[in-house]
Amino acid sequence: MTTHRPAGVHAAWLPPEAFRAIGSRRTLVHGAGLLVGTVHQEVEQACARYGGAVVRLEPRTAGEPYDGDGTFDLVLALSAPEPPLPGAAQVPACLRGEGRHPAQPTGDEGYTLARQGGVTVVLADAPAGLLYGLFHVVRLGESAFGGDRAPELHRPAVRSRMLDHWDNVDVHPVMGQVERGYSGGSIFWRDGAPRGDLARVRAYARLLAASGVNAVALNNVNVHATETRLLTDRLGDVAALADVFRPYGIRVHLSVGFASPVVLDGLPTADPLDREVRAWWAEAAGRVYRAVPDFGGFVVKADSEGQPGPFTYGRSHADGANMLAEALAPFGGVVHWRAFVYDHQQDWRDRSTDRARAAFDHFAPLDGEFHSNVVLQVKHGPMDFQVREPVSPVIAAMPATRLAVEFQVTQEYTGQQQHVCYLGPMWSEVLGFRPWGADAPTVAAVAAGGAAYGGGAEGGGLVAVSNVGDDPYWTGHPLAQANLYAFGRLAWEPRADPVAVLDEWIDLTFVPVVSGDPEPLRSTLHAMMDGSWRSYERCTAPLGIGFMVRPGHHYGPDVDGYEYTPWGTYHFADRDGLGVDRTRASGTGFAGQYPAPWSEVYESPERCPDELLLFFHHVPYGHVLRSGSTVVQHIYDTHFAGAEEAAESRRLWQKLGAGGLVEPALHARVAERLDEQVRSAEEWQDQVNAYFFRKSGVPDAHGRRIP
Ligand code: GCV
Repeated sequence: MTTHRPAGVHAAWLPPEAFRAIGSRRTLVHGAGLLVGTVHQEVEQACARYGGAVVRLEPRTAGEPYDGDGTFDLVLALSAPEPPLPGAAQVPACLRGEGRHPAQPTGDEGYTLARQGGVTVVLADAPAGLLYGLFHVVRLGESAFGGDRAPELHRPAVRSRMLDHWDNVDVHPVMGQVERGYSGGSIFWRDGAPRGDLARVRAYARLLAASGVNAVALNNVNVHATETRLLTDRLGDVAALADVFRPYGIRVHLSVGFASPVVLDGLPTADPLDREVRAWWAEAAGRVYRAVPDFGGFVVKADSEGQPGPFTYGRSHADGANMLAEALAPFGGVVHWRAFVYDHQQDWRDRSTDRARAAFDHFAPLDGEFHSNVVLQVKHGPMDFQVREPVSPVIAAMPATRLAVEFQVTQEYTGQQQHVCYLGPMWSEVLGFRPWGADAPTVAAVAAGGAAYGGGAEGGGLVAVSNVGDDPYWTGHPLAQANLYAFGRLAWEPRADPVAVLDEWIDLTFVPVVSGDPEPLRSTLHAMMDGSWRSYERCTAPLGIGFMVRPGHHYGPDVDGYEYTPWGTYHFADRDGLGVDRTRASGTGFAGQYPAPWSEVYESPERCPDELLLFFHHVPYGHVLRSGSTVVQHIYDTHFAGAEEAAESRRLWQKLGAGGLVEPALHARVAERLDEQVRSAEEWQDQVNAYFFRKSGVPDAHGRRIP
């Protein structure tokens, strides 16, 4: 029997106590195969702890009736079992097995949930649906077993819900074991070798499945020499990890270097149109699928930040992606080709080059040229995971291409898991954004594709960079676990209310282990977390301008840190004003990459939403925002407010106290991070306010101290 978690590791959102309601009841698990085995094992473990019972039935053929007539509180069964299950009289009539239950199929991963006559039933067409249905029952707790529940069909909005690990196999001299990782080392690798802690990986797979994630890329998109060998002599490492993810319905993918044929086998070229190169990739794909038959595919960062790519050979990104797609196609694999391509060596003096334009300029002309097993993976904003960016115009520009939208769960620019910053509300806003205006499809619909996208290309799904490491709390800051949970849940149901998702996480993580009334804990966590993304925005770069962080590691304020560098991330502040003119009329023309109505809204400083004003316009400090405040006064007000909100969070957590509601070690970990958050928020406040006071000479209207 597996354990729920390795010793010394926090259970995150599935402590054994979360299964209390199921564990004390009688459950029937019906169905065959690996994932049904996982379902059975989960219930069995809960029953061993809480005294319930579980019966496992393999499907039989019609005419071979089941023995006995069990009485069950919970039935988890593959749809339309024939012959009927024992105790079938308990199964609600609408779901009973004479033929199919209500017309709609559940698909590969969906399930129907109902309760009638004292029995709770989960029916699914396929085993993965049973697993997701089980976790739904876990979320419901005791309420899954009270009253009646009309049949509800639950299916994921997008098929592919993937986490990318930026884990290095070797320790990188600058980036460490995990690039942009804030939770210790990798859970897969240590110092060039597999960690071999497969119990930890299994516990991770279980957490991911319970949130809805079904794919994982194991290594960094910046592929160094050792990671390249994951395709050859290190393939066994990949197969071992795939074996652990598989029972939780999660497929593994690998990031591959475009120059692999050159690096690994000394081919003279990696030209995607070269016959030998194509044969090399076909052979490599075959080898991977022999080791991992359900392998998901390749992730590629090409011609980006120094990674090799097709431009070297005068080929297009469609040529590059399609070559890999052809190698994977015989096995049903997919290429996730990243659209994060821009000039990272631009001249800061050149005001006409605009990094925000780059992905659209490179990729929009290629719409329709990618094979159907290529997914173009687009960062949600045009720059790079800032606390506030407009939605990337690429998302609306490629109706004939499978698009995936990429988020960053790891908090590179949002406090590095030192700060509380619940990102659910940001992702929810992006997913619900309608690039073509009211009544037109949302970003989530583009990621879902097909019918949801008005008959557009099949969707590429949602992807996010993981925030997990070998830290005992998984994510460094224990409250950063909520971001991982929320990504999975919002990928499954993008319309879910992010505050309700946070509540679910609290319910699954803390409430099962609280002795006494959990309400003070719940309300404290909501007060600290619900608005923490906007609070973090107030603390840092104002009105959508972005960056202003310390170059390299990206933590803490440095207003001019990137201003005179080649990275294309400028604010252009001078004595009169700040912001980037991205209009068609007088700027870089980026606003014109959007369809109407946003091309017009963003073009106009009067209509542009305040929070994006400086992303699209260069304005004087005295420019009056839609809120009625001036730009410079807004900068002062938000920075004072952000620092005060950080201090208030700390007060709330201190008031909650250690012991009783949260275990002392966890309380101490959060308290220590809050001290740092308060310090850092004051640093942001003072540096940003001082900078703009000195540039503009405009005093704070309220006479507060600006150093
Ligand atoms: C993995 C940003 C990060 C890099 C990251 C890159 C990417 O530039 O700072 O660490 O590289 O994004 O998304 O490829």
